[in-house]
Amino acid sequence: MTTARAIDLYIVALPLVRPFRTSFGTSTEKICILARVRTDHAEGWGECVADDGYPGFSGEWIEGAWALLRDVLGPALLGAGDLEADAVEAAFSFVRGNPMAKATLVDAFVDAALREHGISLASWLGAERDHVACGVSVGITDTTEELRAQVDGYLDEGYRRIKLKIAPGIDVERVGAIRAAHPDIRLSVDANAAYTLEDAGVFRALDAYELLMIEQPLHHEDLVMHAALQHRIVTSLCLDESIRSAADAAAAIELGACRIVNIKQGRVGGVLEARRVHDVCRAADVAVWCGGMLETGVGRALNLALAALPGFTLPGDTSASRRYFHEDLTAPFDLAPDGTMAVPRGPGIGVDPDPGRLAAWTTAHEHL
Ligand code: NPG
Repeated sequence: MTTARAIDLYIVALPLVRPFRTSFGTSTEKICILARVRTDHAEGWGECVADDGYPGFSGEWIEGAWALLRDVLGPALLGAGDLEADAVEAAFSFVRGNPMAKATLVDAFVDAALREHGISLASWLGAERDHVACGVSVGITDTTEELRAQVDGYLDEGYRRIKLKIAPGIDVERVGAIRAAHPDIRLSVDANAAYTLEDAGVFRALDAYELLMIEQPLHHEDLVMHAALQHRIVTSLCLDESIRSAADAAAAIELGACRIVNIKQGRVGGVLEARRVHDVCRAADVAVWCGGMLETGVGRALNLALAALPGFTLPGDTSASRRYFHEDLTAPFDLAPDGTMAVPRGPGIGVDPDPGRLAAWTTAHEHL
């Protein structure tokens, strides 16, 4: 049993090495909430993946998550008394939705509880690998030449799968150019919900490029439309934004809305629900992979532990720190030449933010 005694909430801002453009916006900085949960014998860290500025990827955003963490979820955890690590979600069950905000404290509490017992998150979750295969997600560029240069660079570094962001009008031609340059690589695309079923022709055209998957082409709430699209094309659909829980994954699979699921623990309420999504998909023989949301080393460590579970059979968006930051908040995560990354083995998530960098990059702090 573990008891949360104090919580610190931080907002940090880290410059990105290059702007990251998707169909819903462009980020030049990584701005996120970090939580530190102190228990009697340890402290644990969690990272919130909610957007800064406005809710673009999901219905959550930093300012909303901050208020919820400070005024509702934080006090609920501090008032919950003794909890087992795998029962911490119960402290938040009276709050509907808001999985990104909840994940911040679920993950921080689990980290602290595991550190108290000297157990690594990966082994506690049931990981079977000590290295995971890594892919990279390439943002929309101004020109095809720029895109090619970035893709070539990432392939040289060893990444095992390239994912291209697409948006209406910046799709078939771009993908065709990259496929022509690299006929044999594992290539996928991610639309971040920017299309409608009327664009089915775009996806039929993409069938020609033997993509590993087409990720989240349609509206995040529309599983039925995704099922309709999946029937019309050969390439496997993968869902990301649509999957906020294990129940969503079960519904998507039942409807035939996808054949692959992107699991982002920060999007589904933390590592406990992420493991349930993994279990649902594995039971249905649906491949999963670990998504990313430009996390700092804190969130990256969590993602790597999760990605070491046996159902994660495709390379994840678990790229090296240097793909995002000149300097990470934690010790950097590096890509091995074979395109894999080591899963942290230390207690809990196995990494800590550097205190000096945390202090320098913090723009807001709240102590509960
Ligand atoms: O490598 O962490 C990464 C980025 C992977 O493409 C990626 N993330 O839609 O999945 C996504 C996208 C994203 C990033 C979404 C940031 C929201 C915020």
